[in-house]
Amino acid sequence: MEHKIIFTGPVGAGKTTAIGSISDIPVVKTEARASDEVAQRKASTTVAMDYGILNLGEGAKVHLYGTPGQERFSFMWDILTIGGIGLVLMLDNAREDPLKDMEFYLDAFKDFIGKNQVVIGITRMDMKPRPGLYTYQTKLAELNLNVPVFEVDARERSDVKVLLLALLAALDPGVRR
Ligand SMILES: Nc1nc2c(ncn2[C@@H]2O[C@H](COP(=O)(O)OP(=O)(O)OP(=O)(O)O)[C@@H](O)[C@H]2O)c(=O)[nH]1
Ligand SMILES: [Mg+2]
Repeated sequence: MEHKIIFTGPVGAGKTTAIGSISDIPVVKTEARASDEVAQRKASTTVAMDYGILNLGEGAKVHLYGTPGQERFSFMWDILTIGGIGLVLMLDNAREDPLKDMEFYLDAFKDFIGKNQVVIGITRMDMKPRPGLYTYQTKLAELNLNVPVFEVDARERSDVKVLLLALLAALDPGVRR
């Protein structure tokens, strides 16, 4: 059994880091030196995709794909979702308006989300604890979306695992078929 899951979200949310934390193979990355506004935040950014594999045992595998965060590479977003069964939306709580980021990505991936499962992971809550998870849940309820939201540190394998297991658990009935 092989499945494909996509990690998306804004620049620096921790997509590449999360895939690195959970992958059983060295992650295939397409990092390039960051230019313009991204350079102030970090040295490199994903320009095409990340790729890793999580082995679930008994031959079951999850293929993990990370999108670039930068909007100018958004042509990759649709390409990377093809064949996917679930989406992990990572949001950086320390960005200017993470709730707006959430709405932006939910809209950008709305066709995929309409047919597949989503989970949300909020990073950098250690650096900026507000907004809290409740604020995200309230916004999601307003948007009529039933999406689990977790606090995660993308550097922590156990945190990323919780996120993926929540996604896989939600998918389970479909996955078994
Ligand atoms: N303090 C803190 N740092 C975190 C947390 N999660 C991730 N990071 C750091 O945030 C940075 C995330 O960088 P990337 O993984 O490159 O982010 P990305 O989402 O792949 O970004 P792009 O590819 O540019 O879109 C890394 O330096 C991580 O170590 C967290 O919960 N707390
Ligand atoms: Mg990246």
